[in-house]
Amino acid sequence: MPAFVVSEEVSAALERGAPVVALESTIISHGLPRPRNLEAAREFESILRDQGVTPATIAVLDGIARIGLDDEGVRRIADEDLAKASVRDLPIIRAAGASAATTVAATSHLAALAGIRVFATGGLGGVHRGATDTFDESADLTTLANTPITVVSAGVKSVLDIAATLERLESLSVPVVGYRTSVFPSFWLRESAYPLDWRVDAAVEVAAIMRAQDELGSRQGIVVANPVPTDQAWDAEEHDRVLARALAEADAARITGKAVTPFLLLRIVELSGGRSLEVNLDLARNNVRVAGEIATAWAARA
Ligand code: PSU
Ligand code: MN
Repeated sequence: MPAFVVSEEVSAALERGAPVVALESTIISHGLPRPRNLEAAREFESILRDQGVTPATIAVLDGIARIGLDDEGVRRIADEDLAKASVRDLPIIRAAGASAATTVAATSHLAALAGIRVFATGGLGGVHRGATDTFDESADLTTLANTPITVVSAGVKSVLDIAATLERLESLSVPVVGYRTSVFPSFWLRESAYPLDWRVDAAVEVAAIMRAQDELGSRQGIVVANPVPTDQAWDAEEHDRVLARALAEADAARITGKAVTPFLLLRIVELSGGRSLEVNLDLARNNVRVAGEIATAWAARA
């Protein structure tokens, strides 16, 4: 039994140099409530297909890392209570013959293994507030330091310490570019308090940076920060109020480790009466679309 399998559709697309975009499964299993998560998983794939791009949703099913899921696989990541696997968990899940949803870190690792260069998610993991005491920093960051994949995200969730996350990305030598923005977005909101050094305005510019990285022997990923469109962003006041409450609850309930992010995301959906979920879906769709454009530009490079 191989440790990972690239689906026929994905490997055929890679072989002929056609555009492919990786999609993660933790957002489906742990980041979005049922039954919207299954609709979202299917919709993300169909957005890409409509662009002529092959989707590669990634998860571990029965001990095999699957790069490209069939309909049944997509249903399983949405309906089953799967473990949440980051890079360090992959060999353990494999050896146990178990199943798991993959985080941005684990999805990036597996996508790169298959030769996929572009990946769409909702928000990247980062440095948590209070990390000076807890050391809670997502392995998404350290994985991007040594994994050549371009990740399109709406920045990082505002539940995190955004300033510290940007500092860590700098230390880890991971390029960060704003997509049609000069300010780092904060997931449900278009902006954070943090300006960016670099901005791009078209997918071909990202493809050019990817090519330049290859030429220069860089092995890092690239963070493309793509803000949610203005008319789809969350109301800033409601956002701040709900966020403060969710953070306080996580503290009081002493949530730690990999349970922190899913707890906050799902609690914020409840506290906002579902509003944060609509914004989360809109920003993710938007990231998938931009990733499709980047993959298309990458495939068309001369
Ligand atoms: N962004 C979302 N929803 C999510 C996540 C990110 O819109 O569910 C997930 C990603 O899989 C990311 C993970 O890798 O949260 C980060 O978890 P942690 O903070 O435990 O590293
Ligand atoms: Mn963590």
